Amino acid sequence: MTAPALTRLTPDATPEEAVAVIMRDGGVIIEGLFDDATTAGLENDLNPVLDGVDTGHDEVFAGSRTKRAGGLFARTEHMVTVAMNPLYRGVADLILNKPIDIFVGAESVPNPAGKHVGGTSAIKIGPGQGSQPLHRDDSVWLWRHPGYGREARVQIMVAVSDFTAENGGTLVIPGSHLWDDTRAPRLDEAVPTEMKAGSALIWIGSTYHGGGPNTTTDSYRFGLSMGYDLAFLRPEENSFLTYNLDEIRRLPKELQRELDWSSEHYVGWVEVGGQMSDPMDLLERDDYTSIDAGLPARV
Ligand SMILES: O=C(O)CCC(=O)C(=O)O
Ligand SMILES: [Fe+2]
Repeated sequence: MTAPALTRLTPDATPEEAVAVIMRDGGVIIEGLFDDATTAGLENDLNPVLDGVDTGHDEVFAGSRTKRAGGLFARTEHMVTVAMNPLYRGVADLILNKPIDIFVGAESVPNPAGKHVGGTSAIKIGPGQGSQPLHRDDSVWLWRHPGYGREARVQIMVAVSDFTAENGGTLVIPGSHLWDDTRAPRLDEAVPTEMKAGSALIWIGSTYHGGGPNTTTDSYRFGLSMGYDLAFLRPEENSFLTYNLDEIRRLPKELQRELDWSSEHYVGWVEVGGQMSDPMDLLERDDYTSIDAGLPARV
């Protein structure tokens, strides 16, 4: 059986157009979403980081010929360019940020589901690496399918190098987001993501995918990935242990909130002076200089 290829759109597509393709196929390739300065910047900033880390210690999932690094908002300014990309954010908002009506007393109140950053990864797949097992990223929350009427994650994979079938271009099973939880994914149902550097794959948490095998002898597949997730789910990457206050304060306000310095409908509050306060209030205070020092107002 030949699996259908992923649809390709250009960066002038609207978020609505991209969402229509994603909800039909499970993912979409946006060609030329980022310019050369961004991919060159990502390469220059992240190659030295990846040079300094070990390959994965786990043969099966992390890959013993694959290198990964997280904490990317502190490691390259171009991470902000990716996270703030209007098409990616627009798609994530349309898919994730659907309000949920909740009774508070007699009144049903719409609660915005909100989105936050689930994690950041630079991933270099080296020669000889076999394919990663096909998986759904929403399995980290033991998500069920059909998925509670909503998706948990909208993920992006930016091609920092070209992605090919030979160098480990991400394998995707188109349509697999519609499968229930009894059907196993098979490699012969997956298609490799082939795209030029600067292009990006956007897919959802319920779509089966995995890093592809790198059958070359000398070329690396370099991808940069991040997820926007439903704001009330625990993020994969722990931002409080990853970024210090200076690093967080340098980011746009939206990203500060989306790295969990925020409280939406009571998730994430911090007690200050007897009030369930928004962490953003602390971030904006000059006298709040260190997480280690605790709250200035603590009594
Ligand atoms: O490297 C890739 O292409 C995909 C990686 C992935 O899906 C993961 O680590 O969850
Ligand atoms: Fe994955």
